Amino acid sequence: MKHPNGEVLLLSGPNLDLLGEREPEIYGSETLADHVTTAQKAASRFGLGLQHVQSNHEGDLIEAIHEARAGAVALVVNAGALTHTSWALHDALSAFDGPIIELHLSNPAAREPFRHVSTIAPVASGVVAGFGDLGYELALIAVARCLSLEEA
Ligand code: CA2
Repeated sequence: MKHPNGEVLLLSGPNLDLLGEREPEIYGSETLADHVTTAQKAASRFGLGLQHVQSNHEGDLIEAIHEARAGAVALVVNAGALTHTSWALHDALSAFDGPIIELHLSNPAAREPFRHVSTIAPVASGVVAGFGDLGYELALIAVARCLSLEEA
């Protein structure tokens, strides 16, 4: 079996599809596709597959979380600015039965005050923030650790 330990869903929220085009000093020069590749490579080290959904619409992200309840063993979530506002995402995530890693390229705690609030953190297993592309690898290592998976 190609992914014997199951599928991880990586969720990307609003504006992350613009990565690589603006604000490289905050978010780095990589595109979202580059980050997905990093996450997929890290997932495969642990016998995990990785599906990716990006949307600029809150409802689409919520639907993807609902579907993941049946199809994914863990979630990695960079909800973009919805991180700081969306109690609907919080509620959807609270119905997911598995590890949830909150992920950010930048470190929101070191930025504007409105970024210091996270609606995701209370329902997350943990948070990876401030490490740019490396964070996508670290998040998958955290997933594997939460699932007690060893590197193949
Ligand atoms: O640091 C992160 O990963 C964030 O989740 C990125 C969000 C931001 O609102 C969060 O506070 C932290 C922003 C997504 C990307 O926004 C862009 C805007 C313009 C150009 C490129 C990306």
